[in-house]
Amino acid sequence: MKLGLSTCLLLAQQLYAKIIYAGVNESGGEFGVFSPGNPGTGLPGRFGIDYAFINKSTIDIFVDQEKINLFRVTFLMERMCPLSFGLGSRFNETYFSEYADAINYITLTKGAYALIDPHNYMRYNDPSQQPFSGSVIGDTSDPKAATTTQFGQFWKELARRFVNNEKVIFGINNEPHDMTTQLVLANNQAAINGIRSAGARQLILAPGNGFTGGHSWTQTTGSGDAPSSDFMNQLVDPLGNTAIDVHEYLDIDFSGSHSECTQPGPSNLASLTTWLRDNNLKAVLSEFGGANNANCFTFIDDLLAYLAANDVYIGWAIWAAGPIWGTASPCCGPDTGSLEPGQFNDLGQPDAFTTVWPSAVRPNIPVQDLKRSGISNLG
Ligand SMILES: *[C@@H]1O[C@H](CO)[C@@H](O)[C@H](O)[C@H]1NC(C)=O
Ligand SMILES: *[C@@H]1O[C@H](CO)[C@@H](O)[C@H](O)[C@H]1NC(C)=O
Ligand SMILES: CC(=O)N[C@H]1CO[C@H](CO)[C@@H](O)[C@@H]1O
Repeated sequence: MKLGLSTCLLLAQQLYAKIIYAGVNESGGEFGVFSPGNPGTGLPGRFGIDYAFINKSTIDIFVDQEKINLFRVTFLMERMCPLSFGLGSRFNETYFSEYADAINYITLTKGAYALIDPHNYMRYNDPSQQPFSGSVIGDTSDPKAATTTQFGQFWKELARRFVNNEKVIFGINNEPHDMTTQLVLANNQAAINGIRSAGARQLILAPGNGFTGGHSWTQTTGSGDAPSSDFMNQLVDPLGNTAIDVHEYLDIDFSGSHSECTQPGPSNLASLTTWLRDNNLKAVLSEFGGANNANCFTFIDDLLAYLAANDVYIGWAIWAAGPIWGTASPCCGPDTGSLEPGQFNDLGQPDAFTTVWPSAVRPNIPVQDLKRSGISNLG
């Protein structure tokens, strides 16, 4: 069979990995507020003490030495939009400038891509018991809830501020859950409309319901909320530059809180993969993780190999690095430690950057394929 050049290129693309973003979560901007029964604790918080975004020296290590090109940087909406302002276009300029400094360092100084992550579970006004506290955005039965319109205004303003930075990616929200899936769709659409009305053309990542779990994408979640797959193919982006944002942990209940990996990524993601393909959509796995043990190394390796082998996936970011994890384990179980270079676990041993990263992550970084320039897009 004789193939035209374009067919050959198409085949070549399909043969090779399509992962163009690979990296790590930078968690810490949302810290310092968890205080059951005490709403308001840690707000606004003290920069560098209660919350912090990145350590520039460890960003250097990840970019220069590990050659990754994606950082997902968390922040808290109650800090960006203080409760006295309400959710919308009025920001705390101090918090914004601290956040923008981190984003600009990653993108403008280091040339990597930054995924902007309002770490709010599609809730606003009480982060004291995340992920469950706070009013669901757009819940018209809750008089304290911010509206879907306000959420759109918030995103329009945030996108406006980064409109000329082609290396940002807009993550609409972290892990919506226990709300109607119709409302997840409506809030996602309001965010997309806000971002595009600001003139921003960068890649947008839209989450689903059920903590945006990949394994449950086609299933009912929460208390009978419709599957994300019933609705998220209805999103409209006039620029066609929106992908699906999924999370997938490998422990028994997909929470990332156990040190045993027992949930295989490939089979658990199979129905999502089919749905993405059927709907001509792409996805980024913006959170996953595993503990410091050989079994988890195998599970992580299998997961990342699966993403590379299925061209509906364009990127991944493991949970988590960040300057103020200290000896705590962001994933999975107590003794693993964070992925922040130079830190230790609770036993005083080197953290996951010295164990999990070289064993299961580094071998899966497609250094040559990663996108290094141009506006964030689907590849
Ligand atoms: C804005 O953020 C800064 C830094 O966290 C804080 O000191 C200040 O009180 C905040 N302002 C409001 C209105 O929350
Ligand atoms: C930042 O990271 C560097 C390199 O690991 C480390 O030496 C330094 O102590 C860190 N700074 C902070 C404030 O954590
Ligand atoms: C393992 C881990 O820490 N997972 C967390 C990842 O972040 C989300 C959002 O903060 C949490 O819900 C998970 O528990």
